[in-house]
Amino acid sequence: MKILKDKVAKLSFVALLITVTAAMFYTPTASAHGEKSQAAFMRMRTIHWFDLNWSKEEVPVNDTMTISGKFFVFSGWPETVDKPEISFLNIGIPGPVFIRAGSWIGGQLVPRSVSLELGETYEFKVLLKARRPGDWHVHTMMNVKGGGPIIGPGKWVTVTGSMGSFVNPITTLTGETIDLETYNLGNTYFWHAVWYGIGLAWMAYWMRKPMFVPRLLAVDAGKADSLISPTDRKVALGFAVGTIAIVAMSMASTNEKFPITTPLQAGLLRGIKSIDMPVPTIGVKIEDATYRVPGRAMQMTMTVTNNGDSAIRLGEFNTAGVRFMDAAVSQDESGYPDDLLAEEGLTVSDNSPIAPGQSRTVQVTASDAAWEVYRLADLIYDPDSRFAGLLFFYDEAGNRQMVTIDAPLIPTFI
Ligand SMILES: [Cu+2]
Repeated sequence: MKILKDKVAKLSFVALLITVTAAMFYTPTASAHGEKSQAAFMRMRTIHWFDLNWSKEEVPVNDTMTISGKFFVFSGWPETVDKPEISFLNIGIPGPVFIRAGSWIGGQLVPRSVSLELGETYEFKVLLKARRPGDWHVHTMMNVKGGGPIIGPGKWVTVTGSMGSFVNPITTLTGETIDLETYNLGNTYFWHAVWYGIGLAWMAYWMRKPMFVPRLLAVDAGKADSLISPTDRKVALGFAVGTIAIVAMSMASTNEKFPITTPLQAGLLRGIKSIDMPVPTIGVKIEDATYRVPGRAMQMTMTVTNNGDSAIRLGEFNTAGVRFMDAAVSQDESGYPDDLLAEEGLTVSDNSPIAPGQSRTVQVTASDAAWEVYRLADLIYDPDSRFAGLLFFYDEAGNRQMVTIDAPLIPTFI
């Protein structure tokens, strides 16, 4: 009986150990990193990212990949977000698991903040160089001063190799090639150690002798002067003069070693080129738009007028990074993130070609788990029940036109 008891005790201990270990090693994979928790109407009414392309899904350390695409700065920008007059094209990753080797908007390098205009569409590209092995969810994002981070779609990218082999060489204008990963580290360590050491030495000098009670008593007894001997004064002077001398000498030697230095380069970049988007030859009027609570779809009644010279069909509705597609009209070929791609998520009551000059009122349903997973359904909690998005129409030759829509989105309850 006792043996059995021991066995049970032992086994339960082992089970406990396994559970604890498993819990320690269990890291649930988050598929979104921040954007889900942001107000749905803000995500739908600020920046629309589209035509995104991640050049690779797996990159060895030191290799590069690019994320490119376009973004439309929505004209009906929310009041609570400052206008994107001072914005910064960022990348959403957990620390520098990649380094940003370059980023461009409209063909211009944008290492600084830029001014963006409401209603404009811009083309961007970010060049990333892999640094740390792992699976990383890489987002495009825009930081808006006075507004916060506006997070674009994220895609999983795997970095392979070892971080120890990462290098970040640059050639300076003085012709020297350095590795930014380690450049000047030794020097930084050296000087911090030197000054920290001098500080410790000063404290140690005084701490040789009793520090508190005897000194307190001496001061109280009116014998404070007896605590500081002439030698102490010489030592103090030595430290003072020595410190000034080291500062002056090391400053001179640094200037000698680096005779050419410039101040930090900063300042807003204005005049960023946007894309000249052709005026769409398609008119869309949202008659009404609703979403059921709870539910994972939104419905729109829209009147589409084709003012062009080729018959058109609706292929995609894009809002907050979620792409609802009508597979019969358009398919994604960019490897868009699965959780944001509703390949057959768009249903149009009558999606037969609309002939030139013709006008048709249709019911459009955008439906996918993403509506709930990305908490667009949480619009019910927002103080402004309006949505915005992009519609992509295709003509017979496959040419695409983008139409932006924006309307109130009214909840319906069972
Ligand atoms: Cu993420």
